Amino acid sequence: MTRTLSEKVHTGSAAAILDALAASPGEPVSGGELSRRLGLSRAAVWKRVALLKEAGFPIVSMRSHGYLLTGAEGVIVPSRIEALLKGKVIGGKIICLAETGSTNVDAARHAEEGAPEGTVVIADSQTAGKGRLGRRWESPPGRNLYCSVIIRPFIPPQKAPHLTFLSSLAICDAASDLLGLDLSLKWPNDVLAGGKKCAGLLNEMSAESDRIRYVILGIGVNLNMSTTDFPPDLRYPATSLSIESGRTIDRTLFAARLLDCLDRWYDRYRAQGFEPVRTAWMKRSWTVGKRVRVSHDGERGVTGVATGIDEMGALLVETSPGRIERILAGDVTISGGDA
Ligand code: BT5
Repeated sequence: MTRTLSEKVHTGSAAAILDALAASPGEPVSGGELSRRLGLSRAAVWKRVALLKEAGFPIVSMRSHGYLLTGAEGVIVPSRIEALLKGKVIGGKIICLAETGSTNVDAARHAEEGAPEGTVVIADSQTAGKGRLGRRWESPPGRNLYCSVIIRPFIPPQKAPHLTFLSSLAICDAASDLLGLDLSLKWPNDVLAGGKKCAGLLNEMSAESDRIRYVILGIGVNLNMSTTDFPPDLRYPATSLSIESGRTIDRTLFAARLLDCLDRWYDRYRAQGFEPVRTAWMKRSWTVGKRVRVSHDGERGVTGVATGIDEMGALLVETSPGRIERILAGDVTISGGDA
């Protein structure tokens, strides 16, 4: 089997070199030290550093000092994620790629090939990051988190919409734990900070009529994007957790915490069903109580006051006094502007 550049740099001694450099922020590590620690020749170390650089890792070779990983918080180090994880299922296997088309597509391929539940694909950048309905997800390198998680839940396919809420609650918990940020949720798949979109979710499912084969939970979180990184033509106002918190976010740490929080929500969902998820989502909801317009695939859709979500995860909209419509899919706009 031929391995891609991404696979080469994320396995074996190249990954060990990346680890050693990430563990020494701001301080170069000499070639001699690396070759001693890893039992490699100096030439072998040099070759692997060259591979890492080719894969886009910001490593500087400093004459007579060694190698320095610049901006270590900007680099996702899979072995560090694995070391930080406490969860039981999510993150059992982590595949980290420097650049890919879409992590959802990669994860679906791995799922088809039999990858176990909990396998996660993470990429530094995506060239064809997917939003819903063929939209594009901006996925520049060195900034954010793009990941896709394979799960194989024992639920009927009609209940699959529940699963989006697990990812969105996990993002809220991670942002609250690590940054003290209080995020809110916009039905069905947006996570907002200060009313602006900071994360989006795209679930894709493979199912038979009564059984889910697998679901890919696609999660994109804007971590270190700055205001000038966003293209001007986004559907909704956008932001990143670093803009909102005023801090540079360690992507590895965030990824690990997010996967742990997702593990907890998935565990709770399997044990107790949707009700605790629904209750937690309602508490964080940006949508409930507001006057909304819900459109679907460009159609005009319905207008009314959002009153909540039901046991299937459908949005409930009171279109006239006492008349509630259930919306299964669509885009919500809050009447009166903003997100
Ligand atoms: C989403 O779609 O919000 C789902 C985004 C899912 C992305 C993840 S990244 C990992 C995994 N692999 C993938 O290929 N995808 C998933 P939607 O609700 O349709 O929103 C898409 C719209 O949001 C776009 O049309 C833009 O207007 C806007 N947008 C694009 N990139 C953005 C970004 N980085 N931040 C905020 N808004 C963005």
